[in-house]
This record gives sequence, C-alpha cells and structure tokens, in this order.
Amino acid sequence: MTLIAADTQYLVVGLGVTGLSCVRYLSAQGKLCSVIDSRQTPPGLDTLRAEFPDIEVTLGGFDADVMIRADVLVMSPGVPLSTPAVQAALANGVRLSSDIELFCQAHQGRTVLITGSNAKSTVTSWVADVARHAGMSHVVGGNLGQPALTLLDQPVDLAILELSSFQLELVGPLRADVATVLNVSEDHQDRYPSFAAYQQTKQRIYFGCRHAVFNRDDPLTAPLLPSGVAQTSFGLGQPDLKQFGVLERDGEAWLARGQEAWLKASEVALPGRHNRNNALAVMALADVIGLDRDAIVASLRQFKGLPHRCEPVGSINGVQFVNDSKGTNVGATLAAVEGLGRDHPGRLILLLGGQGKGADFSPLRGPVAQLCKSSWVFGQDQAQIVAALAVGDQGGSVYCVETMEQALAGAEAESVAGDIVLLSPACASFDQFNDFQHRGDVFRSWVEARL
Ligand code: UMA
Ligand code: ADP
Repeated sequence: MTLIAADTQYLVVGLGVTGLSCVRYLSAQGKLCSVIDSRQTPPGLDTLRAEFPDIEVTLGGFDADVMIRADVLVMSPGVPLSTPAVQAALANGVRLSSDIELFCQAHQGRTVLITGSNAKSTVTSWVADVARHAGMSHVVGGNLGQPALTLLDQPVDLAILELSSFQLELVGPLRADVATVLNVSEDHQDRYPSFAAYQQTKQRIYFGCRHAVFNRDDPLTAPLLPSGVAQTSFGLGQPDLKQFGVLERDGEAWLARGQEAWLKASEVALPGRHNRNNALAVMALADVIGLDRDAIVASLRQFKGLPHRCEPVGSINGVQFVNDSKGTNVGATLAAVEGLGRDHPGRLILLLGGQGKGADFSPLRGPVAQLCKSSWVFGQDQAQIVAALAVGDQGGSVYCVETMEQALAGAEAESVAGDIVLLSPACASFDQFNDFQHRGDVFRSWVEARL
C-alpha cells in the first residue's frame, strides 16, 4: 500500500481519452493535477479548458523540468516509458502510475484482467456476455472502448478489462481476481527493444493476482508467479482435472472442464478453430470468477463476436466472404487462416497487405501454401509479403494488386462455390484507409453491393 500525501502533485502525461479521464478522476478526488502533452493541440484540449480552466497545461513537448517537479506521473498508454523526459523524472525519484493502477486501487467489486497479442477484445466482450447471461452487474472497457476510470461511475460487481501491453508497462501489483495472458506473438516491435521485453510486459498482468488463467498451448503465457497463486489452464488438448480443454466423445469434440463435457465444439456460435481456443479461455475465466455453467454454455451457443474479427459478411454464388480486418499482425492472420482453413483446405482465398510494421511474414508461408488456393497482396509492404509467400513452387498463386478492391475483384473472378474469400491483412491499414474499421467497412460494402 502506497501512502499518498494530500499535497501530492500529479502530472497527467498525454491528453487523449485516457489523459482526460485521469484529470476528471483526480480532480473529483480533490487531488492536485496538471497536464503535459508533446503536441501543440492534443485532442482533449478544448474539453479540458472548458471543464478545468484552472489546470496548468504544458504543450508542444515533454519538458523534463516540468516532469521532475511532479510527485507522480500518470502516464497515457501512447507515451512510451523510454521517453527521455520520463526517464529523467524516474531518475529523480518521481513515481509512475497509470489509469489502470488507479482503477484497480479504487474498484470495489471483482476484476477480470485480459491481455494477449490477439483475441483480447473478443474474449473480453465474450466474458461480459456471460456476465449478462448470468445476470451479474458488470462493466467492460480498458483498451477496448471506455477508458478504465470512466467505469468507476457505475458501482458494479464485476469489471472486465482488456489491457494492452502499453497499459501494462507502468503498473505495480494490480491484484486482479483473475488475470490472463491469452497468447503471445510478435506485435508492437517498434515500441519494445526486444520480443522478450514485450512478452515480459504482458506478464505484469499477473502481478498480485488471486488466480491466473493461461494458455497451455502457448508457453509464453504461463505465469511466472510465486507458488501458492491458484492457476487454471486452457488449451486444445485433453484437460487435466479442473482444467479446460477438448474431449473426444463418440467421435465428436466437446469443450470440457476436466472430464465434464460442457458442450459440443460444433455448438459454439463463432466460426473457426481459433474461436474454440477463445471459447475455452472464456469458460476458464468465467468459471474462476464464479459465473455459473448454464450462463457460460448459453453464451457460447449464442455470442456472435465483434465486427471485423472473422466476421461473415455475405455469400455470392456460394462463395463466402469473411471480414477479418482486425487481423493486423502475422499471429492474427495465422490464427484466421488455420482457424477457417483446416476445415476447408484449399478453399481459402486470402486478401492481405498494408503497413507491415517491420514484421517477419515468413511464418505465414507454410500455412498459406498448405491451406490457401491463392493470395492477393496489396498495399505499402506488398513486396515483403510477396517475398515471404512466393518461395518455391508449392502452394497456391500469389497475385500483386494495388488496392483491396482489385484484390476482391480478382478473388471473386477466381472463386467457385464452396470457397471462402478471407480478408485478414496481417498489416495495419493506415497506408490506404483511416483505420481497420474503415478497411473492414469498405470490404463489407463491396460485398453487400453485389448481394
Ligand atoms: N501522443 C502524443 N503525445 C502525447 C500523448 C499521446 O503524440 O503527449 C500520441 C500517442 O503516441 C498515440 C496517440 O497520441 O499515437 C494516442 O495516445 P494516448 O495515450 O493519448 O491514447 P488514448 O487516446 O488515451 O487511447 C488509449 C489507447 N491508445 C493507445 O494505446 C495508443 C486506446 O487503445 C484505448 O482504447 C484508450 O486509451 C482507452 O483505454 C487504442 C489502441 O490502438 C484502441 N491500442 C493499441 C492496440 O490495441 O494495439 C495498444
Ligand atoms: P485484440 O483485441 O487482441 O486485437 P481481437 O479480438 O480484436 O483481438 O481479434 C484480433 C484478431 O485476432 C482477429 O482478427 C483474429 O484474426 C485474431 N484471433 C482471434 N482469435 C485468436 C487466437 N486465439 N489466437 C490468435 N489470433 C486470434
């Protein structure tokens, strides 16, 4: 427990939605706070000036002298810890905090914290759906949607937070009732000195937790915790006692807790084998937090998922079109290709490309060659992707086009009934679109115009 003096000076670093939520929270608590942002006109400035005309704001750069004068820096996730002025403040004994730490200190109910390189938003929303089925009052947010501190406005039994690695850089023990790392694969390598540093940041979610849930198929998610902290695992193999996994019964795959078969894998509403893994994570998290089995099973049968995550958007002449625009890194696209492709080998037509964020695309080569009929590559980092996919003469054709619409037209012309055209770009969208939602919306509109 850290004792905070009444005259502690908080400096909110960054004025996006997180920074504004921090100012509102700290001011409501009667704390002294000021704001700094590296931009001249950050997004929340007008609102801040209208609501808090007396708050001191430093703009246009991170001034180390201003940071050093504070007692606590409340960091926004978009500002890296490596920022020189932040490092200078740290060296001068200034403490770092974040909205997530403040939330976890203030929230009175139970907390589920969820991180991972992929599937965070899906699993977070899915656990919230189970809570809804169970009739438990809950809030959901964090990296997904509402900044954490805004969730304190409604007192509830359960808070379900999605946390990014950025939000985990700055936190002390979060004391979650249940915490999980769903999976770890390469992402945000522009922010971290190494993959190990990124993976270790994800591990911080487990600090001080009462119960850790991890993916036993992905060793990087296993908690490095003192013995005595309860742990539950999920994975696609047969589960041990009280663990979550898949059982074979009469030739059918069942999702199970130990030897208790809860429902047939084929009954899960979300398509794709990767969503079996996500369903098992949801079962484990919801069970550990005390939500009842009937509510869990009802949600698994009905939850339709979020837009832009392997979302079926329509069929044209028996060809299904699937929008996975949120597949913005190699790990996500691998999951989508294997998740949908294993049940339809040779029927996938993959559309990918955009800004590759310096990623290594070579892990896609084997699965794409094995499972995809062809790949249509567009966007800024087309050359790197094509170089990674088009090696040797195994697998389907790889086509280069300029735009996603050209890729769609080519894929439609090539497809026959029973095929699946999958947009899962493995890249950020900003070279040709506003964001991943815009890219997914363009994909969907193209399909809908032909229905
Ligand atoms: N920035 C500056 N100078 C500053 C402060 C910020 O240039 O002084 C820039 C950052 O580099 C960043 C942008 O402003 O590009 C936004 O940063 P921020 O920390 O102000 O962000 P918020 O608006 O508070 O939104 C953040 C999350 N954004 C980031 O982590 C970059 C949102 O996640 C999150 O929904 C929100 O808090 C509420 O919790 C977005 C995101 O892209 C969706 N997350 C990444 C991801 O999912 O991969 C991690
Ligand atoms: P996040 O919030 O972590 O970005 P989302 O739920 O938004 O996660 O899903 C992002 C992408 O992750 C999806 O488009 C899908 O391709 C991929 N994905 C879904 N489930 C998994 C999984 N179990 N492992 C890896 N990738 C996955």
